[in-house]
Amino acid sequence: MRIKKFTAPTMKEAIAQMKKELGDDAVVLKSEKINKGGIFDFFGKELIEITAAKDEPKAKSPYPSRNLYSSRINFNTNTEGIKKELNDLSISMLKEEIKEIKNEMSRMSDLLKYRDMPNLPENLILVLKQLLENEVEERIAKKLIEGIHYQLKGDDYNNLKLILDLLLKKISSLIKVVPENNLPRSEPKTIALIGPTGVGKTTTIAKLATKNKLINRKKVGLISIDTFRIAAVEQLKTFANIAEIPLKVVYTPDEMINAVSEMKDMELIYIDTTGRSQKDTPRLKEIKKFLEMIHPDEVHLVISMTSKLKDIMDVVEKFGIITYNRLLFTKLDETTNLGAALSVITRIKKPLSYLSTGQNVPDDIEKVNPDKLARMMVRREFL
Ligand SMILES: Nc1nc2c(ncn2[C@@H]2O[C@H](COP(=O)(O)OP(=O)(O)O)[C@@H](O)[C@H]2O)c(=O)[nH]1
Ligand SMILES: [Mg+2]
Repeated sequence: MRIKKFTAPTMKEAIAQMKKELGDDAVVLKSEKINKGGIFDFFGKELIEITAAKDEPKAKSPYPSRNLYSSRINFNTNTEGIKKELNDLSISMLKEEIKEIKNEMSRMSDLLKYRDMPNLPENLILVLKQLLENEVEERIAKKLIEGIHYQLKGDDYNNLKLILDLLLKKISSLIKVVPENNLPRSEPKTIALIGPTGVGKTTTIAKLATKNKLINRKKVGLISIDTFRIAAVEQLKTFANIAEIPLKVVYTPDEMINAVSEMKDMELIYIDTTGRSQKDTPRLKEIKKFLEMIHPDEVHLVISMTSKLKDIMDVVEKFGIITYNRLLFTKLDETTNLGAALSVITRIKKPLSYLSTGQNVPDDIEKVNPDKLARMMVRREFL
């Protein structure tokens, strides 16, 4: 197989180039928009780059064919033993070939990744690789490295610690947190959590409610608008009973106002919302109606860090119909690659409220410390 990249202002021109050079049977493996200009081609003109492949006949091997299908064995006259042996042999050969292909693909993808930066100092390549391994998007990783590149001179390039410090500072500055506001209020603060099923909304509310009641000595109330998944209401009811925290279950948007006014003596009211798939737009509209009745002070979009970036962005898009003003990340304990978190933060310009780091109520929750989160995003052997 022959692989080659073509760059042109339009996809049509790129494909024409490909066909001219590789012939009509070449195929496009990958296409992406790139910018021509700065050190990493950031600030220039947008171009289309395609990676194309063409199958080329292999040189004739001096060894007998390993392809069982082309061998001239007459299976009708063979014994079962021979068949089994051949079968085992073909499986082990296949495994070996898959391994070879995998190695080759990973080598090729490495080459493609670093191809456009042959002059990048070694330590910057090292840091770039680390970011990519932690699943930071290539676009963001390159931007970060480019920013650092501008700040370095002379011997700085040999100082990996300095480079890492600059990187952490840059990432940390991208992480916005909610400023602390402990001003006394005359009415309860209402805090709603929204997000898909299973991301940890109810568990997070249990943690926050318990901490505020037991440690901060606040008067805490709970409202559940989880009306069609009975078990979910039960989960919060059981918790409310154990923690001795009042709970109101609300069935229609109109009941929201009453529920809040019945809890007017509380300082904090946590609102648990229906967990449903983000694909269920009518349900999301229903939650929107419930929340619009009271306009909560805080609405946190809860995102599980175990989800893939594409799925997270899908959640973000669908929940965009509800007004929210915070992001809350859960299940940090279940992932080692926090690169997606950086993508979410840079795309959705909303501050982060809490990080949930496990199933234990109330311990596994913390306020966001940007420096610590930045280290978690770049961690592994460097830190
Ligand atoms: N590992 C881990 N599990 C969590 C975390 N938060 C919640 N869970 C678990 O995720 C599951 C779903 O949580 P739940 O609060 O019911 O999600 P909801 O549907 O959004 O209300 C439960 O088993 C929780 O114990 C977390 O930060 N880490
Ligand atoms: Mg729930």
